[in-house]
Amino acid sequence: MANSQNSNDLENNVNNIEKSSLIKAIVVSIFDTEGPTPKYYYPEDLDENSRLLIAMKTISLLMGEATYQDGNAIEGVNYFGILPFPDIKLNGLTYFFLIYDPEARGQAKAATITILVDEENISFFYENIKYLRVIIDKSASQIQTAKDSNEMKNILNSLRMQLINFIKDLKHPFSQTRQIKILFAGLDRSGKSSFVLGIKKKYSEIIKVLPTKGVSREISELFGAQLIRWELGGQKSYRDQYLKESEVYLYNVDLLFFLIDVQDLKRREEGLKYFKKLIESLENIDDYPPIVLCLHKTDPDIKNDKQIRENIEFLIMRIQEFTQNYYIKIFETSIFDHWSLVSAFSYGISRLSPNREIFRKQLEWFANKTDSEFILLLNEKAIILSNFSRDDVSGKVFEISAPHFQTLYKTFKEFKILKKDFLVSSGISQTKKILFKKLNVEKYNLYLLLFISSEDYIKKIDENLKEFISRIEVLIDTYI
Ligand SMILES: Nc1nc2c(ncn2[C@@H]2O[C@H](COP(=O)(O)OP(=O)(O)OP(=O)(O)O)[C@@H](O)[C@H]2O)c(=O)[nH]1
Ligand SMILES: [Mg+2]
Repeated sequence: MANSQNSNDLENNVNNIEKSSLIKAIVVSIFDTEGPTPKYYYPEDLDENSRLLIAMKTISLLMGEATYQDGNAIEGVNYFGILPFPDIKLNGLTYFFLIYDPEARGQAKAATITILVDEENISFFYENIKYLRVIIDKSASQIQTAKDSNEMKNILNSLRMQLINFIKDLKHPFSQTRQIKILFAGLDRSGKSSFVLGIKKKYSEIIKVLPTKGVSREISELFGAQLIRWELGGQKSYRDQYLKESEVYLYNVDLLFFLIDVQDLKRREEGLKYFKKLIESLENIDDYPPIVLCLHKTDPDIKNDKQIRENIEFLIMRIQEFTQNYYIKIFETSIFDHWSLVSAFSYGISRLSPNREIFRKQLEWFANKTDSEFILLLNEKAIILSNFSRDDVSGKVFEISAPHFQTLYKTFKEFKILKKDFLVSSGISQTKKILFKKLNVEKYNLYLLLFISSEDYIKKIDENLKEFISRIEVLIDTYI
């Protein structure tokens, strides 16, 4: 007995030591007259090269163009990102913000706080980002008003203590691989299984699909993360079970897709009721995942029928009543419109990327360099990883059409009609062109869609592409 007690203690001790040494370094960097400078850091003997590397990379990646530095608009400028530092075998969670300074250009100085852990511990960031954000955000506000370097040092110290305490309270700080739990829910026959098969283009199976018995689980991979898809069979007895044992089924959900059949007026109250109960169960366990609501079976041929439009309007109105606490986005989807499925799905996935803001920053950087109004980045499966747009309308149009360009591109390539690795369309207007281009970024094939207005666009792209790719390269492995 005494023996096992001892070995337990030992285990706990080891565990505690591991936990407290999880944070390898913290660096506060500021863009001052000497450029990106690591101003305050822990540990004090952190070597100079590492410090500098961290300051340079975090500030330059997150800052993009210096033009938006503006002391009057400090509030809105803040981004999180998970960045790899392979040279020093560490990974960082970086928060970018501005510090008001009447002397500085634009009356503000760019700054970052970076928390570093060993490379293999990166899931710690992904799994705890919700909480880490709050802790770091608070320290950043303190830094914004700090008066002298003593105060800065205190802030840094207190940040470190808060992180250590946070880690100590965690039962399991993180798992080895990043796992993402995605739920598909909705009434029976709402089309969940068909939706999932449609994304995978398994059309021959859609026509044979049978009601799902209980939960069907499947694992796939995206940029090194495991996507675990839970399809919750929608028959009444199963639904009752999910709601009764919501801690089990809804535990740790990262993303929820809910489907409602817009053609089935008879069951819409039943569908809404189920949705509401699921939301309440999530609230009960304090879980607030992003939600993608699919108004499904909005088939292309009946999309504009009066009855369908009225039903959609009604559903949207009703849903607002009980989803205020959630980040919810609504899509009209149909298995007869493949891209409607893909855009709903990729939107959900992009919500999971802790790097979505800095991805967008890189697209904005490239857009500025190339006079583009709109840029969108796709992966091989036409999932939209990120986009940047100067106006909402064209943004929407390109989002819808991007996957079609990819099909065109691949078709031309397949028949060897395309000699270069891009497609250009003219005739949009005198000067504006649409350009679709393949990129090789690390081991991935990615695709760029640009709405570009420059005369010498080829030159502009050539001049900046290399740097753009190198910016994306460091981010892609930590996309999700
Ligand atoms: N018209 C139309 N029919 C669809 C669409 N999606 C699915 N269906 C049909 O709806 C029926 C039910 O589809 P499923 O995918 O089995 O529905 P489910 O939500 O998985 O049902 P359970 O597994 O019982 O929960 C099938 O006959 C599908 O062919 C769609 O977009 N439009
Ligand atoms: Mg099913």
